[in-house]
Amino acid sequence: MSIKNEYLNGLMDRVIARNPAEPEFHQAVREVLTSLAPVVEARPEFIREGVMDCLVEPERIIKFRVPWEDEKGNIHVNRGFRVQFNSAIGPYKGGLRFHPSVYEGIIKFLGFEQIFKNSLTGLPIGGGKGGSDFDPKGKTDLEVMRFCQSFMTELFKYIGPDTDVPAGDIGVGSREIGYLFGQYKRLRNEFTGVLTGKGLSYGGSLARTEATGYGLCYFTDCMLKDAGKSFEGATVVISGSGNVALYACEKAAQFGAKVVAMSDSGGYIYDKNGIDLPLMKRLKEVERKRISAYIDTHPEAEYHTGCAGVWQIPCGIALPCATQNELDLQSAKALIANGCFAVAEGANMPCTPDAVDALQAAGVLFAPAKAANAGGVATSALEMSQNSMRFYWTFEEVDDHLRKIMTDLYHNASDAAARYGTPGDLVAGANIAGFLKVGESMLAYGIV
Ligand code: NDP
Ligand code: 2IT
Repeated sequence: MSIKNEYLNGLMDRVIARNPAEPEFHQAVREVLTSLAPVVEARPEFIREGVMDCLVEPERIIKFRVPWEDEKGNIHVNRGFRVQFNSAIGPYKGGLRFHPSVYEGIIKFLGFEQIFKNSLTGLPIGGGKGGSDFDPKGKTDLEVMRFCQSFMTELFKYIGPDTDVPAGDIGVGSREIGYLFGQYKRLRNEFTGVLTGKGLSYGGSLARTEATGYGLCYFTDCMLKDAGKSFEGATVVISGSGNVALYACEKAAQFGAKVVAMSDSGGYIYDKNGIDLPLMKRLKEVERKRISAYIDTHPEAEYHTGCAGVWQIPCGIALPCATQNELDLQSAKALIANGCFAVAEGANMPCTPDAVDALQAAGVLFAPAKAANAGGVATSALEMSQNSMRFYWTFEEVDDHLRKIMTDLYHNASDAAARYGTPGDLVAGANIAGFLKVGESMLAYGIV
């Protein structure tokens, strides 16, 4: 589909030519440029002053070797990445992903999305992302520690509390952040808020663990209320069973919904009585088990292999919280046919473009990732504030900030959509509102 602006269309072609074989990056850029067509029509200076060309080119990409030794004495060499995409409105900020599927194109797509997401939070954070093709699954704690130490031994040269502040993402949770922070502290001999998602005993923020999932539900709650609907009494299907999924499940249940399904990369659980969250947390956060183990305790629940089948389960609200492009057109059609009225993205870019089009065309309320999952990074920014102040807020204080940030974010995206001629289209609204603050700042700086 062509972008409704000749210059942006050409720019998209150049992005594809200059970044070959990076389909996820192309997908993320195409969506944003499509939304920005009416903005550059109204404000041609964004093209004239080079803002659009700079926007799609990372300020810096760091790519490095990560050698480490496993417990049997074998040497492994992984690849590490940090894409410092845009620092117009603050230090680079964004997670680290450890997953075998990681390559430069995945980190570029995530870093690009992060620019607009971080801007939408209203807080002063730029966009970045990093990671490695290392797979923490099946590794011992010692092996994960060795990998993290090797990774940070290179990365520490490029980050800092006012330069670039990484955090977690897929495969990077509190264990990994602990090892990474410990190594940074040792190498630099300084104790600063250089990472977020830290443990509570060494500078972490209360409510950061919960923030992405809770924020997703706060955002969805605003979207539902605006349409005269609510979580109360709704059936919810969630994909994934990691950090985002678990706390989305918790908050959705607190809002009166019944979550009947969750998944991992092996398959999904359908529990018509409602997911037993304490059990799911224990299996995933403590024991690091496969989701199939759920039926050992709940034999009345069903386990099915393969993850796409989760979208065949009838539900009112679907929350994809696992990974990119996990919900395709066929899944979207199944959701629509089963009466789903809202889809909110907890993962980054979990719905394929044709799935998004189908959902919106069918009148399903749709909350795009860069708006709906911004609560995690927003709370990371609150962790940075607390670290700078050398002070702590209570859980309630952080959660109150989070709720207000997500409410403001919803209204911002919704207002921008209406202002630029696409009322109700939160994809366009989020892209436009996220861009404007970054774009204005880039204009102010001149050609840099
Ligand atoms: P976790 O590593 O905690 O959990 C990831 C979950 O998704 C696991 O259940 C995992 O299953 C599943 N999953 C991962 N990759 C795949 C795949 N290729 N196919 C099927 N299932 C998969 O990560 P998070 O919960 O932190 O992240 C989930 C999503 O949310 C990601 O898209 C991330 O970028 C996004 N996000 C995370 C934020 C955060 O604060 N953590 C903030 C904003 C967005 P398995 O264990 O079997 O691999
Ligand atoms: O995708 C994301 O926003 C994250 N993984 C969280 C980033 C962060 O810096 O907290």
